[in-house]
Amino acid sequence: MKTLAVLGVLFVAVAAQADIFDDVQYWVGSGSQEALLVLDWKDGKAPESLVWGYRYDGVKTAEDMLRAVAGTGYLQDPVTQVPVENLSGADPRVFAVFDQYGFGNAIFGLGYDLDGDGGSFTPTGGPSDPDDHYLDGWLTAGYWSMWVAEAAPGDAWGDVDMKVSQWGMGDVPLGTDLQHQAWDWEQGVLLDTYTVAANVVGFSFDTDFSTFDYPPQPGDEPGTPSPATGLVLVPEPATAVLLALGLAVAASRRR
Ligand SMILES: [Ca+2]
Repeated sequence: MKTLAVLGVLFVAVAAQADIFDDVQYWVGSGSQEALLVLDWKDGKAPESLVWGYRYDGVKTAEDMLRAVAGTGYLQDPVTQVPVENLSGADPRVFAVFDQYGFGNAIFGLGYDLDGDGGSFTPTGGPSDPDDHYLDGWLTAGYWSMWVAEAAPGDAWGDVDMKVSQWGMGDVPLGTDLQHQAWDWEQGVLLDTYTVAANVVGFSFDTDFSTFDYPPQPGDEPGTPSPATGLVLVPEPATAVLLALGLAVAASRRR
């Protein structure tokens, strides 16, 4: 009987591992704690929503997680747009611009090299490659809304209840109980209060800020994400050969 009981425990443990954390292909950081980052551009370019995994120890915030992922971009002065710090996370395909405010840092723009063939991003200008994701805004023309969820072992994406966060990304410690409130700012009415130990943090682009359509409406939350891969395309073999031949010819002519 003891053997059967042990087998039962093992079976439960194995079954519980099949969840959204198993879907992740690209993990950054190291440590015994795990959290997920979801970015959803909602721009019609598939996949619109992507997920990265983040491993850490100690107390880390949603901003720490996004910084660990964003391979390029910078923190800027929101008035002058002068960069004050470069971002240097793990995924070279992710671009982020944060605005530095007295209350903390906020996302201004997020970009992603969606087809993996490169491309640059210009705040308020868009992506150089029309196949890539890029959206920005704050106060006008939309904004990056922030969402939190507490996923349990075994949860599929359909089980993850994303709630709007009233806090800034630097104020949300991962995996720690924190009370969030959803306000109708226009009416000054508190709509909902919930406590979430966020191990899933999502950012989705909401075009409604200019009309004070807040809190974000159902459907504004990040959608079921595809796993980010971090893979960067290398030039086609034929292109690489031609490039090498060209360099060889150029080198021989110099002699
Ligand atoms: Ca691209």
